[in-house]
Amino acid sequence: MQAQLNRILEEAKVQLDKAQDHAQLEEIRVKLLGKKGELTQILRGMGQLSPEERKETGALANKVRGEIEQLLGEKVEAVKKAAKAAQFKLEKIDVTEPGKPVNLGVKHPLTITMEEISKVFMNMGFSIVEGPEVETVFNNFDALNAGPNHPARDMTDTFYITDDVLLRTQTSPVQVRTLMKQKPPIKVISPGRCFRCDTPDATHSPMFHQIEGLVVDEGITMADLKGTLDSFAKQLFGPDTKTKFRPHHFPFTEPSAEVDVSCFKCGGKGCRVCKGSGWIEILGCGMVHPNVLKVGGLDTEKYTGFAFGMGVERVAMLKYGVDDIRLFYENDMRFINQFK
Ligand code: 2NM
Repeated sequence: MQAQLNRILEEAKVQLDKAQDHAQLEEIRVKLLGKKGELTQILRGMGQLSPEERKETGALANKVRGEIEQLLGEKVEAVKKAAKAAQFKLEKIDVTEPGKPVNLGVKHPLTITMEEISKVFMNMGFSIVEGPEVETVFNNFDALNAGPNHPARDMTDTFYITDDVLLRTQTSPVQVRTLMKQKPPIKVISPGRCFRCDTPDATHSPMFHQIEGLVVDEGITMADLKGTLDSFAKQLFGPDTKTKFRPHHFPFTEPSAEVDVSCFKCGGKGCRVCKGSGWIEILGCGMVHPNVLKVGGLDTEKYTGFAFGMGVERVAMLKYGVDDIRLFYENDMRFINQFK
């Protein structure tokens, strides 16, 4: 029996030495030390031995069991360590490897243009105001001195939602809101989306962007209007830019004018961009009509103001040489990515 025990120990050593993983080790453990294991079988058979032999064999059996348990434990640790090392090798990270480039988005050319225009006015002390794109007919037309039969009110030009509610056709209703809640001095610009029932073509879109401005205080004159807009043109198109104010008509301003800037491409000699004239129309403006100031409850003997408006798409098309307004809304990345 003792020889059998020694043989079990020797065999255990050989088997443990060969074992490669947890499954094999567990198999060995069950076979040797388990309830039906070889060692257990031997211990069960000890009842037939004499007390003397039993003592000796028992001691040996315990020694063998202890030794196998110890060897098994060591081997389990070794297998664990080897598995961990293999995993580390697999997960090794080369920290010196250069990073993958991240594709950053770009600003839309209209956003770039809108921010550039806004920045020029902010540097001249203007604040930015915003308002809803869904407006009242009052704020969009009545308050802006557009008579009840003004052509701009036409169903075919304006997206009406109800008889009294529409999609704003310009951002001036934002200036109206400002006049109604803010006392002069007022010095604001309102960038934003506008909507008109236009069939899309190279220069028209039913949705477009405007930036309008409003300045109201005591003693504001046409000289302030001209000085401000001339300075704006020089900052946006370059210091050599000249401006020309041509008489025009708007319901909300009197007098009104359209402003041309000398062509930034040819300097005024005449080219494709300015269609040979040397001048490019860039915005509309005028002295705020007293009827509009009255909407804000202002004393029109004391307060005067000027206002202006321009199309962001038009400025962006001129600046970047874009010949079709629809390119701004298609979001073809080959177009958008050119404005980084
Ligand atoms: C333009 C041209 C001229 C304008 C007028 C106003 C308001 F609300 F103060 F009356 N806001 N914007 C204005 C004046 C807009 O766009 C071509």
